[in-house]
Amino acid sequence: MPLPWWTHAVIYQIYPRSFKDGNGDGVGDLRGIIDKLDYIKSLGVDAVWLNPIYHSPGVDGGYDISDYRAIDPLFGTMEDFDEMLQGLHQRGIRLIMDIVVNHTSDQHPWFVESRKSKDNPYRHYYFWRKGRDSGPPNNWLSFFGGSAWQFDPITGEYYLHLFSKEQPDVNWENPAVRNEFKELMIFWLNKGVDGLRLDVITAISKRKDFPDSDTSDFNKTIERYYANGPRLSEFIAELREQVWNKYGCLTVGEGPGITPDNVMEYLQPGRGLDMIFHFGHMFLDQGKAGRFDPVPWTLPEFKRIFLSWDKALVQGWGSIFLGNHDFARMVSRWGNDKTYRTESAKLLLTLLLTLRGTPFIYQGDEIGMTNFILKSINEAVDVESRNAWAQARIDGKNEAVFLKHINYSGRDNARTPVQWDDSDYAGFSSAKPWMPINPNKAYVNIKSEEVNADSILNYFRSLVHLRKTMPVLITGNFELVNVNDYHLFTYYRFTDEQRLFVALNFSEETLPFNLSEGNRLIGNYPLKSDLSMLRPWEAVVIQL
Ligand code: ISL
Repeated sequence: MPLPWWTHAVIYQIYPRSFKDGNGDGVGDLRGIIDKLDYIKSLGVDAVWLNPIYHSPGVDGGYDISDYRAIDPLFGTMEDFDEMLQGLHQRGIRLIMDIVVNHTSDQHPWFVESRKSKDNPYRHYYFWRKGRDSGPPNNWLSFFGGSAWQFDPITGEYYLHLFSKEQPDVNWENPAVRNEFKELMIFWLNKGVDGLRLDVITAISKRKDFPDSDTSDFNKTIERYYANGPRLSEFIAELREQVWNKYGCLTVGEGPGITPDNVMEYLQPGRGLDMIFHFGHMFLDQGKAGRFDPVPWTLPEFKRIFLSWDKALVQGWGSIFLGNHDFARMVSRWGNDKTYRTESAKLLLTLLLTLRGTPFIYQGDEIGMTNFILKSINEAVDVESRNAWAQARIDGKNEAVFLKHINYSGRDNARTPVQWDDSDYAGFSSAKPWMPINPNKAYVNIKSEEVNADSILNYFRSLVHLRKTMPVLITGNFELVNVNDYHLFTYYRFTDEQRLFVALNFSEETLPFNLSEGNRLIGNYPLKSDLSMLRPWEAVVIQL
């Protein structure tokens, strides 16, 4: 049986607010994407994952949806959407829509009704509970800081919101809610979209009695209390049987809280999702208090995460990503965004494109865009950073330290506009953009990358081509070597017919290394005669 299309696909993630502004209002939009369809095609990617573009008050960058069937005017019209979809399809590129299934906006008509009275027909679309001891119903904390419960004076009860208070969690126990989501998925699938990325799907089944959580480690709390609820596999199977199977669409679930031990429960063939995004490496440098509690990470731990997920997914299919709109820029987090920006960006792309699983690349990573550095916490745009700082102030945290943490792991880091050229607004817009442009646009931009044969961009294109022409990169087994080495990430990809070796030097050191065997397929340094070492951040792929 031929492998499904997504197993040999490379997927490009577009955060539309920051991709390209087509109408000159300083915010990226669908016309901007339409303008850049040929660029997307030129990358060699097979599909686009588009972050939410639906009607939304925009409290959480569009992840607070007030109408799932309408395009937010900020992004354009339904005609623009249809034109974009057609333009992608004409170029042989598929489209994956982002569906927020765990919560809606508090402005969504369901919630507007729900909060009106205890006997409103929409009351049980959400989770309403009485308070406990003159406080919230339990001790759950929101991802975005503070209690996960909000008191609503209209009926004197609290509602659950795992994210901001403007994002009430919907109640999947209610069959009417499940039907609403099935219908809205069908609406988009009937329009011809090819896949769905399901936002925080791991949290849609709640524990009935809402037990207090152990709050000592936030990422464990996600795993044990918010995600992996008792009916999660059942809800997924229902969607699979009643909707997804009929369309043959790709489904990729966002999976905070999923572990290598339980992942296959949610990826059962015919009953589950096709893929999930796991957060193993994404939580690696987070301490017990989560995102704004950074801790050092080491390469052996990083490698072990990829190893354990590869093993866990041998019977399923994985996805690989090194950054997205929720995390720091790949090269700033895992590479060296100063002296070795070009080398380390290329090395990370080599990793992304040569592991087993479908690679997802976030816009701007193909040119090595780096974290945007805020000079003051007041410049933070993202609700997560702003709320976290409000809480940190109450807790008496130091401003300079918090700013450092935000600049390391805040979500604003990776949300600045794509740098198309070195002009004032980086070719992103003709007006002042909604977020500042990274000053390094002067030398980090697509225009200059296009004309440089050795650029990160052209290296990325070569890697995509390599992946397309080497089946071993799709189906081959993964075997890690030197697991405990602190500088080297080295592995084989192999089938019965083919064997590749990938060597990645995750350090600023020159390391002795024998590269004399085999045929070098690609590398991020010019070919050299001395095959006895790996230079700083050097990456090579060798056919044995
Ligand atoms: O970043 C995380 C933890 O600090 C992740 O757990 C992330 O918040 C989580 O994966 C959910 O992300 C998704 O849903 C959010 C939205 O803000 C993110 O942009 C989205 O990717 C709520 O809809």
